[in-house]
Amino acid sequence: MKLWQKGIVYQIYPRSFKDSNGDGIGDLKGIISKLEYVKDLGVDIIWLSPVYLSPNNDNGYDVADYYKINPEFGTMDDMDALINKADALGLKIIMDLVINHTSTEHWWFKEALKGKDNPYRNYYHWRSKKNNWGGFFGGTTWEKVGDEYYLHLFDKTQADLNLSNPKVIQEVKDIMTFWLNKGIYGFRCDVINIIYKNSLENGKRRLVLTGLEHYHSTKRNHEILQELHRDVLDNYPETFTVGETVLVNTEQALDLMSPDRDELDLVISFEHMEVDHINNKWFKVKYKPKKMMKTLTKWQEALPWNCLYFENHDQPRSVSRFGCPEKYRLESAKMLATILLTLRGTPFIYQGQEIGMTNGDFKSLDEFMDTETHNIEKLGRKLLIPRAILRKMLFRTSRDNARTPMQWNATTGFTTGTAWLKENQNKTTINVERSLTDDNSILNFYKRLIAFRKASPVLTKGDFRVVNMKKDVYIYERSFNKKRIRIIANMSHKERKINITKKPVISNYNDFNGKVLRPYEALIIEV
Ligand code: TEU
Ligand code: CA
Repeated sequence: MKLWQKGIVYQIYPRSFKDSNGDGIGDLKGIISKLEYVKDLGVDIIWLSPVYLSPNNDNGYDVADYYKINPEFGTMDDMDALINKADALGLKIIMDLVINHTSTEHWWFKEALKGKDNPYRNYYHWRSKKNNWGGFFGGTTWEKVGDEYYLHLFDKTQADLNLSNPKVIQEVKDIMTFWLNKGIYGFRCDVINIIYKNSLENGKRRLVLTGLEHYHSTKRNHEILQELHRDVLDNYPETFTVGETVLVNTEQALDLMSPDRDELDLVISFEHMEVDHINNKWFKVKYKPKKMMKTLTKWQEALPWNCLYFENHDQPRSVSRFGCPEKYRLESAKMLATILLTLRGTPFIYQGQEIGMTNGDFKSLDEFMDTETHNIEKLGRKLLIPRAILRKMLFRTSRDNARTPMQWNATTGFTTGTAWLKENQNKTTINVERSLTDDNSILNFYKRLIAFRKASPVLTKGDFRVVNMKKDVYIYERSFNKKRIRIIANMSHKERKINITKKPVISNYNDFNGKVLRPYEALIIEV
């Protein structure tokens, strides 16, 4: 087994993790000061969201220089110190590799603006007319400068790179080499299955993302990944690449991670994050655990190895989404943790998830900082969606729900100044300091689960088999060398009858009741 298969990944969103100098923005020194905490969780790999120079229109996913550190976060010396300390603690770091686009503040783009003959012009996609493509953040994908438009699948300050230009590929190789030589373990590759555009022709009209067929999972996209592997990654004894692959289905995922193709080690799929998406009833969304179970099972059965996650910096908090933060926060967060850490694959934990952080308590749309949220707001107004409905939808879905500062203690744990994004008021009760001393906390439950998983060949290596998915109760088994572990998770607040005689090795209730599964009860049983 590879390290990235045995290990647990912890995602740090630097802006919101820990501020060391009181300016309200998380930074590298802050991360360094909390590395022992991360290590103590039982984590092996840290995924660091972008720390590169950036104007922060998309919090670092708009890179202005791949070789420089965002001064708000610190210096290259701080970055070296972080890598060294992580290494000393036995933690690996993977960095975000954002190569679909750069910030329009990147000097390549500034050069490109100088004229059509400039050698950097062809680093981006230019056209004299717009096409009909729709962007990931809503609206058009073309912005005019002079008499030409450039392509941007995301915000207009994120210009898409032209990966049919071999010079751009060479730049990517140089960037990867630079960071691997600094001692990082690999990359989380941003939107990596849409980087190559076959053509810039009009697309078939779709509700969202018109044009997708021209750039999603193109053949050349696969070849580029193989080339990066052959020319860069293969020069290092052990690396780990996990691709964020939007709108990926199981066949495409299998292609991307097939060992004989050497493209990516692991893919981040989205289907289970869409189970509570908008359906035919306008903005009325009901989460149905059944859909979640079915989707998780489908991916468990289809892929040899999954990227297991319920949260990241783009998704609202899982306990608010799939649990019950008001009445059963502890139980439901622990139930989700149980599933996360017992399925087959590599578990990814997003900062704050381990203490059961909830969605932000935003009161007004002005409190949002996220560019996607604001773009959707504008679009919603254009479509004349009633304001109350739009507000409700954005409060529930905004990416800022996951980006509120990490709740280290009841007061100034994240910053001594004013945080860049509104801190959640429930930090007075939901915080690391309190969780550490409370044996019954979500945090201590995560630690127990992680330790248990790591010591268990059945959970790390074993096969997956679904047993039952009736009435919001997910029952599955993992097995290895004739040993079996059964997981029983009640994914709803309703009590369910059951008949179990064997006591669980881990459970989220302190007493054992073999007759009823209580709200969100989860059991791990060695059978
Ligand atoms: O996300 C890509 C992506 O698919 C998101 O736009 C997603 O659709 C949306 O956030 C769901 O609400 C990656 C990064 O994770 C994200 O933070 C960046 O904004 C985006 O790429 C552009 O780099
Ligand atoms: Ca700071």
